[in-house]
Amino acid sequence: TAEQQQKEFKPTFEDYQKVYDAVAKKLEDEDEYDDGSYGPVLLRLGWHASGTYDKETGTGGSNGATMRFSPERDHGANAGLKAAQDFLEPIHQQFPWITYSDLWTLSAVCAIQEMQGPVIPWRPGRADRDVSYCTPDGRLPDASQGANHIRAIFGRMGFDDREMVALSGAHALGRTHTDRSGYDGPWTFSPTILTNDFFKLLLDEKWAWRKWDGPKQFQDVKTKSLMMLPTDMVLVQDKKFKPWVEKYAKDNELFFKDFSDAVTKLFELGVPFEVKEEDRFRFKPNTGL
Ligand code: CCH
Repeated sequence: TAEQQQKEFKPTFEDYQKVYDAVAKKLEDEDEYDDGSYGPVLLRLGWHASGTYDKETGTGGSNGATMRFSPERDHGANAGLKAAQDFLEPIHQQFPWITYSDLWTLSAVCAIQEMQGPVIPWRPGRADRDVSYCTPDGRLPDASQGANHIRAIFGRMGFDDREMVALSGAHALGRTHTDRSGYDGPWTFSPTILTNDFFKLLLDEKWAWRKWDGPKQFQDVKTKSLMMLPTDMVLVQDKKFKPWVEKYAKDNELFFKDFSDAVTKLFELGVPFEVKEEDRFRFKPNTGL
């Protein structure tokens, strides 16, 4: 059984690279989804699995993959993430020795790297946990809120302002869906390539409230084809967040470095690793496989 294999098989770096390669290949093969890639939704799965962490109680985080179960999979914030879980099911069948918790974060790392983002050092060690470990609803951010909410949510995970802004750069990728969050549209013109465009657009474009009967969101005045969430706009409205937006808009290398560090931290929250920090894996990107 998968459980026996997870206990008995001692995978090496090469085994995990094989899983990475299989995810990369499937990303490349199934390019009809959304803007041409499952990459963004895979990243969102890894983030929502991890972003439930509470540093006070040590509960939540990527260790457990409890989003497989109700009630957590039905939390409003997780709408649409079944697409990512279903995408990964055949990969899990191919490599039954890997835990879902490790697979979800490894796949998010793969998604970032294959979408031309920075290398995200990663280590294995997450164990799947049962339904009793599901986190309560309300631990993930609510896009309609302001700066206090962002600081409360990410502060609970242990992040500072700089890390919060760096992580938000993920919104260069993917889009919002009316049948998931209720919001509509992508943030950038190249939603399957990771760049610092999210920050550049926040600063350079003129944004106005979109006139529609959906949830309150911003629209770029020039093309009316891009969007920002209220929480995205907070990053240029708040005087402590804004300097980081300016730095990342000017310096993609700095953004990549800080993004990589913050994502590594995010995916490791609450995980009791045996592998040491200095022994983290760096997967070889596959782009062009
Ligand atoms: Fe996000 N995000 N996110 N986000 N997110 C949405 C989509 C993506 C917030 C709200 C939303 C992060 C932080 C925040 C991604 C990565 C990250 C959507 C649309 C909402 C709403 C969902 C839909 O309709 O499909 C809020 C609020 C915050 C913080 O305040 C962080 C951190 C990350 C990763 C590091 C990615 C990627 C997507 C695109 C998903 C897709 O399906 O295309």
